[in-house]
Amino acid sequence: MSSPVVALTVAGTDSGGAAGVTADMITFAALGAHGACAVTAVTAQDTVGVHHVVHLTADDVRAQVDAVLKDLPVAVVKTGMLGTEEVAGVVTDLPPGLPLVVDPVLVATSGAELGDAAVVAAYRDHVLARATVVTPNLDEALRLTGAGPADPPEDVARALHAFGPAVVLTGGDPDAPTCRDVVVDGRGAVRTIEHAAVATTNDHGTGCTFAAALAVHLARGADLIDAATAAHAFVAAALRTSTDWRLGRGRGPVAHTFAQPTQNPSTPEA
Ligand code: PXL
Repeated sequence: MSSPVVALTVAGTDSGGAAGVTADMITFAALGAHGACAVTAVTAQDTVGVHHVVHLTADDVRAQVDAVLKDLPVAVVKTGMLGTEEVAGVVTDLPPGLPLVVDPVLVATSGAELGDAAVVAAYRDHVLARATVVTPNLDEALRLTGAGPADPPEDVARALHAFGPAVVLTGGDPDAPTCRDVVVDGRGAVRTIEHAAVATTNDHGTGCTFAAALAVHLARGADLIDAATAAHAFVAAALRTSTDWRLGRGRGPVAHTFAQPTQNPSTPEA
């Protein structure tokens, strides 16, 4: 059997097992990729909230990243919670040419802040320029661009593209039957993707899962629209699986348990 594609996540942990490094590693595995991880922060977290955060230093994170990159054939890096401007600098310093999917995590599903104004400034000043693709939700996109909720999402996505990367601006209105993403490719062409919404409160970890799945599909050579469409199919299947779960007192985890290799929508390695 040929070796799997290798994906590295640079992200925070979630002790409740829903988001962050857990979501990324499970998603990588479910899609047949080998996952490596560099932990940026440890969060004491459950389905209700974030109770405590320990930030690792830039040296701690760089040591993990260097160890992985020196030994494993990493095909794509995906970032989640960076937590501090110093750790954001480690991401910007990744070797040029290595594909980089940046999920600009600023707020947890529970509403807790995971990135302050200094982290927002670091994304704007240098991380976005290094990114291949950025995958914000609307709240994150508004904070990164300074746009307002009345601005058309296409304009907000274009404003993010002006920082350098391709963009998948994910749109999820819990009351609407469909979600609409705005995709700006590397050349600035704007497209939209519509997909059915899954009505559930068990959605903790969906943003991480989407970006991790996108990273694997891009690493396998899919173009941005195909990769985003496949990543949405993966997240939607997970959300449908966990719709009736009763895990925890708050926003429960998206189902990381559902995926079987046969459900992998991407082409297996030759
Ligand atoms: O979904 C964003 C996210 C990323 N990383 C960590 C998180 C969360 C959301 O809760 O806890 C560690």
